Amino acid sequence: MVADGSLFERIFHARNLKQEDLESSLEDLPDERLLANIDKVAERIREAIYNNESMIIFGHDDPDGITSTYILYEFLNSCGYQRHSYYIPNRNIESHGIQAGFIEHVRNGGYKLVITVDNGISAFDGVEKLNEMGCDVIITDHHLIQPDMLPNAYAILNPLLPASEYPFKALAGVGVALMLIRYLSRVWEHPLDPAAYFWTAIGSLADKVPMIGINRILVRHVLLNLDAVSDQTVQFLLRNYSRVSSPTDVFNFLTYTSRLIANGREEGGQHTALRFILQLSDAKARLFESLEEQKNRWESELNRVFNFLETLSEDFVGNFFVYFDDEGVIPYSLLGTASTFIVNRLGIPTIMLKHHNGSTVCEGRCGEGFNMVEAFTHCKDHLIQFGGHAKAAGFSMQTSSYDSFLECFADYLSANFKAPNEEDVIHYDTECRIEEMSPELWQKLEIMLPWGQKNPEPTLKIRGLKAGDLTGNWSVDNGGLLLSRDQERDCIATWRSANQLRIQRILE
Ligand SMILES: [Mn+2]
Repeated sequence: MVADGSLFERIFHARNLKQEDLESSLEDLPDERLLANIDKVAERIREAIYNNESMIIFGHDDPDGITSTYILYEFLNSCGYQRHSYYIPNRNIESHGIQAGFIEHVRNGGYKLVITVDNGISAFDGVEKLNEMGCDVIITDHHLIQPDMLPNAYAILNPLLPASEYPFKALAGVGVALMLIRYLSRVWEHPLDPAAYFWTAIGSLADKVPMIGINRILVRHVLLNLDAVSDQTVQFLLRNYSRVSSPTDVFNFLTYTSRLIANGREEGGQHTALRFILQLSDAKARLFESLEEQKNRWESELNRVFNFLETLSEDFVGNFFVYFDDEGVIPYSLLGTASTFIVNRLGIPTIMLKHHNGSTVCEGRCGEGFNMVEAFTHCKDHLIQFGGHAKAAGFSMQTSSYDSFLECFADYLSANFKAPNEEDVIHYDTECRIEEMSPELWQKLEIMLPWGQKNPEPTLKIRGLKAGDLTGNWSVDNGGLLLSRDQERDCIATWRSANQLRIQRILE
């Protein structure tokens, strides 16, 4: 295909996509038996059910962990099993993985089998302690394996195991849990509720796994088959949501649901989102309200911070961005998110600092062409501790070290970072004119859904755009107002739905 074809062709060409590549379905999923140890896992669960042993699913307090827990719990329910329960740890109370609170819970409950979902691959001590209590542990996880180190579990299910021949390695935790229950469903000849795919899609989107390969097949299946899902929670959510007809609507509904269940941390292994999903009675509506309220509070906090940052960075000139939040505008938990916001907006290395627990903490973010960890290493004499990845790192320091640190950081930066020129920072699929962007074309592009990592929404360089072009049907966020009424400008914009644009940048 040539670059001067239709806009549809140009986008496909830019992404190296062919229509046939996008048409795979559940039938194309690999055999779950390729996941090493799946037979051993299935046999141990069968034995537990046969002997009526009590077992507990150990989850994780994000949407991936909640949905993993739910689909396994619900599948066992559907088999008529009644001696299983779940435990969702709260990260604000205990650190990641199997900790003392859960071990105590297992002891008190007399559980004989623990199945972890979306975690456990680095629970070395936790697994030993459970073993000592005579409790078997099955780990199902998708997190990276530390070289030559595996917990001493009864069996481990993880596509990243060296012994695993499963061809796709980037499943979410809930994707691994789904493959397990698909396998159980097959060998036990017990039907699998179509809702399992719905919840797998939610957990996968929330965990931001790449939306290609198996992940794409799973989420796309739900986009096209939402009607087949009769789950009472999905029905409840649909009644409380606006119209869902096009694949884009379904995708937005999935995104909404994943944000809703990102809230609800509780104590003692409970979680509001999981209680909401499991609840059949009138209490469901009350749990929903509580989740909605927490979601709204979180989102308005985020908006407040983003609006502040937008003002702060307006007309900014310089090759790096520093902000010390001594007025307490940005909560500690949003410091990293705030840095990322500035990097996306200005394309330059950014550090955000504030006082926290008696010292000064910092979150640094950057794009290509700079390494935050190396920068912090260079300035380590001024810091208490630091760590992270090349593009996302943090540190703590004595507040009195601020000036000396900043001088050191600025020196390092000017020697090691050249501000990229605008054209290099901006990635877009292809150039076009606004008249080419029709609702009919959007409908054709919906074959690219679901959007996500490695498959983002189309980003276009729109030539000669003026505010007057966007009146009428377009709804525009970010920067639409900065366009002049009748002076034509080129801009970079993300196309988000038939009539929705997000302007990323207006070019000089
Ligand atoms: Mn996960």
